[in-house]
Amino acid sequence: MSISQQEIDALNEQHLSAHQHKLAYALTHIEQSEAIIARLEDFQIAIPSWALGMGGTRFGRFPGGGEPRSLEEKIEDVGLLHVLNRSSGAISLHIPWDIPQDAGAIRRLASEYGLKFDAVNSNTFQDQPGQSLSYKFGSLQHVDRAVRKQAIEHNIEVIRHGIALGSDALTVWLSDGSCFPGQLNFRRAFEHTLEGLQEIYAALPDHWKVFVEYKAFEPNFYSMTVGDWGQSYLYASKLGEKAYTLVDLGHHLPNANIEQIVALLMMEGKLGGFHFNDSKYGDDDLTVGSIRPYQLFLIFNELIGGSQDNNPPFGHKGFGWMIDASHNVKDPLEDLLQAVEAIMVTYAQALLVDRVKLNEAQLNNDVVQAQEILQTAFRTDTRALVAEARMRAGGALNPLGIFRQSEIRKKLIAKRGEKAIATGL
Ligand code: LRH
Ligand code: MN
Repeated sequence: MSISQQEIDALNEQHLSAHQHKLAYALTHIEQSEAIIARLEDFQIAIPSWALGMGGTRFGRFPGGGEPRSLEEKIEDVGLLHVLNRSSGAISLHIPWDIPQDAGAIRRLASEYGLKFDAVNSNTFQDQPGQSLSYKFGSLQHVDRAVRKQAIEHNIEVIRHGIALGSDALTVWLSDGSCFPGQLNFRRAFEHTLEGLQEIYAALPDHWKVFVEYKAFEPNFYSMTVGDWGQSYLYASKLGEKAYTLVDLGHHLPNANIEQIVALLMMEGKLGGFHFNDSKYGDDDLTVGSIRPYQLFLIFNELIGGSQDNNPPFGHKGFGWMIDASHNVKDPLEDLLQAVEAIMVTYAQALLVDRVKLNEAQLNNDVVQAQEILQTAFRTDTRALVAEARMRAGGALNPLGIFRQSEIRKKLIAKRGEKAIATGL
């Protein structure tokens, strides 16, 4: 299922005059418009292969029909998103949910859609059919050396798949932890996990990175062995220069100041990437910017503020920019289109922050002025700049509009069926 450039150009025609009107206003009122449009064109976000079908909870899962039934169809769907918004130029695979049977063929198919492979994700939070040892009591932390060895070997196998696909990063999220006081020796769990990560680290090719993703709770509800940014930073620092922390926005305790965490991890040069989503309570995996758009803005404000220091370049070759969401009630592709839009609009707003004036206000303890500077940027409508960047890159002025107007979900259901279920969460 794809959409031709001609179709996009024709449908853009319908929105062109309204767009040009809004753009003219933006160009006159937003000084660095052209520079921002250029940064937006250069910004690519990776789409998770495990979020192309409907998600669910332990209480239920409501399939939406037309879900991708294979890795090939997942690449097709991410390719469709990329044709529409020209900002979804990478896919992040999860192993074993998406094992490429023929990596060469998969790589060629992805490049036909202009897609790269971002970080590959290991999975030692589920027992696979035929797996000899269970991860019920953890993987790298496990008291049994044989279970730890099994988990290490799995991660090394995931690196092998990544190499074959041209990826250059491994994301390790461990569900390891405990549910009750007394269940776990925290120090032993840490030491075992570090040992395991060191064996995995040793298997990384020279130019690769490993992202250590932390999470405050779930599926363990008393302790997590990589439970917060401090623990992830500890592992990443002890592992070496190829190891970084990964910030999943939904993995914090209520009211955590994530923008401060981002600022400090950048200061240490240990911020590797993001799993963008939004949440009101726990790891809700809701659409980016749908619940706390100001927090997302403040995070991007720190990312831009900190990118002057010793950090990777901002654009798509530096950090791991990935979405990690789960769709319980929205169409997965519509949700992902909204998510990419929210990230691009927020990135553009953060680029508008007058950093010289903000620094002055901070040095003068002018708290009111500092807030005015931030909120002036946050209250600026940058959607016309984002749409212009998309159109200049050959994309749609209104991706969601075209997705609906072209009845893509209906066509996917006709091709794949109502009952098609995608692998993933
Ligand atoms: C854990 C997590 C992790 C993935 C999984 C699908 O909550 O965020 O990044 O492996 O979701
Ligand atoms: Mn995640």
